[in-house]
Amino acid sequence: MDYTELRSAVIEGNPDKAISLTRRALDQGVAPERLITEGLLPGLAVVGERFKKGEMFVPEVLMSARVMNSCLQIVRPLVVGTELPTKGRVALGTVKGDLHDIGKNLVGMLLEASGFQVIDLGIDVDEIKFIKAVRESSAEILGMSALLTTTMLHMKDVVDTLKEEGLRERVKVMVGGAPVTRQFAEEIGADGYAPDAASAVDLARQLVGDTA
Ligand code: B1M
Repeated sequence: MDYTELRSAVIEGNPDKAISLTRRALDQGVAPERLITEGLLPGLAVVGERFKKGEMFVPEVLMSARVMNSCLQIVRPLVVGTELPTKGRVALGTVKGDLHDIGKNLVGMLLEASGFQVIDLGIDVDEIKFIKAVRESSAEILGMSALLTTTMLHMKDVVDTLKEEGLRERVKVMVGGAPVTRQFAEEIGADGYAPDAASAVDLARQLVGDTA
């Protein structure tokens, strides 16, 4: 399968073209995972490089991100399936001040596909909202995503607030996002770090003691 056109549609921020190419590829039997990793994500990587070099600007990047999320919505039912969740609940959000949600959405999708129930808290989630979600949902795992070196610092505020509220022992904390590292996760007292969505599933399984 040649993904050149799909990648270009993501780079150009062309939703109609990207959606129709996504549908066509799926109709032709392309596996959703391959479509994401070989078609959509490489397109977004080019957007990231051009943005860094000042060749693309925020509105254009936003268009590409919207295209990406629209295509993920089409792929989602095929990845997630209809099985009842059995493995545990994950309250998942992008931290305060951060609007990036593509990575979080991918992590959430793969977690759901692996039998976790995901409570998606969205973007720009402050510690109060994270704490409320843990309390009200009895989630076993709290997952935080950050894409900015400035906003990843809020992850520590959430861990500290969990401690202050006496909830730290009740929930496992996992973190991720491009600027986040294992060392940072350890420093802020998280229970685990995952570099990508597939590893996030492995980590979540490990955190709930799922060995199946
Ligand atoms: Co922004 N942005 N952005 N942006 N943006 C980056 C992140 C940046 C690296 C671009 C660059 O300079 N090269 C840079 C950050 C620099 C830094 O701090 N280190 C940047 C900047 C600076 C900004 C603004 C400040 C720009 C401005 O306004 N001047 C601004 C900030 C807005 C804000 O958040 N307050 C901004 C805005 C935006 C848009 C809104 C236009 C748009 C986001 C739209 C959206 O998400 N709906 C956007 C985008 C699209 C990007 C890039 C191009 C792509 C990010 C992405 O989705 N990657 C990005 C450049 C790049 O990454 N190459 C960039 C794909 C995604 C699948 O990867 O999110 O890393 P990622 O997720 C991975 C893993 O990290 C991991 O699994 C995922 C799947 O494998 N993972 C987890 C993620 N979360 C996890 C959680 C886990 C476990 C694993 O456990 C819970």
